[in-house]
Amino acid sequence: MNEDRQIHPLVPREGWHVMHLFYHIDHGQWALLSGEERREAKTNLTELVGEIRATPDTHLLAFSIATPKADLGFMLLTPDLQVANQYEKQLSLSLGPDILTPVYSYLSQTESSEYTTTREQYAEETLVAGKGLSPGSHEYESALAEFDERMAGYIRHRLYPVLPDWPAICFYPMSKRRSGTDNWYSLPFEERKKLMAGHARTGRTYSGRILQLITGSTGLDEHEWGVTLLAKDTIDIKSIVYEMRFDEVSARFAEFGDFYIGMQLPLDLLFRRLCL
Ligand code: 76R
Repeated sequence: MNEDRQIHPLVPREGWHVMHLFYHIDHGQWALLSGEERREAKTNLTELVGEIRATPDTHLLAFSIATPKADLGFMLLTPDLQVANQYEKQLSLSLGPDILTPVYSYLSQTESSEYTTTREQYAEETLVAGKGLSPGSHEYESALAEFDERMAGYIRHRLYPVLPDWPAICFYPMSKRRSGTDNWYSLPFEERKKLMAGHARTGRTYSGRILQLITGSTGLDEHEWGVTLLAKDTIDIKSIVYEMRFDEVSARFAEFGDFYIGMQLPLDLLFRRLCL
């Protein structure tokens, strides 16, 4: 028998794996622990979070969930699914058996977009047709260099994001409709691209107020994308989602799963918030 016990890493060719994990706390079980056992449990979770956050290319957001839909949430980003799986199992057990009960979870991957504006497109449509610049001119070249730099940063953010500690986090899964004349997947690429450009225009008006991370989940989970929005004011979450509903991409094609709202907190405050 092959006794090769090496675990084969599952690192995508590009991007990282992403897990959204939501738990209920069983306060009945927690009440059975002694003060010493509770301290140990919290130390255990704190050490695990520290270990995860010290892992290269790995990020862990921890938050308290608003409303009894869930109590505690984590968003884990890491390249290797084997590592994500190991951390996820450890997180579930970190406060001891039967304390954390998973209530919802979502698996996705960071991805670049097929609708991103290409260099050629930007040059032709924006610089030549839009601004009347001639190729080769100083202005044209410097605008193009600026575009290259902005896009490199943008693509890096989509594939290898570092998320800010903004207090409000919103997560929901979504899919594009596939019914009758509203089948996103039977539209030609050019039409989808045009529709997505409208979507992006709306999105960009929230720059600095909403940080959005769209992660792909076709073949990985129930819906097609996970939507993660970070904000400093919940009104920006409410208004971007409302405004997007009027945008054709969402109005005609979007289908949504459950919404979760959380608050990112340092661990000591998180424990206090969760009455642990
Ligand atoms: O400029 C670019 O090239 C990128 C533009 C862009 C893409 C490709 C973009 C911009 N999004 C893209 C893709 Mn988005 N987004 C959502 C939601 O609630 C709803 O109705 C929809 C949920 C929000 C709130 C949002 C916000 N986006 C996608 C995709 C993948 C589509 C596909 O591949 O078919 C989905 C599912 C999706 C959904 N989007 C933006 C935003 C915001 C705020 C922006 C501007 C980001 C910025 O420029 O900083």
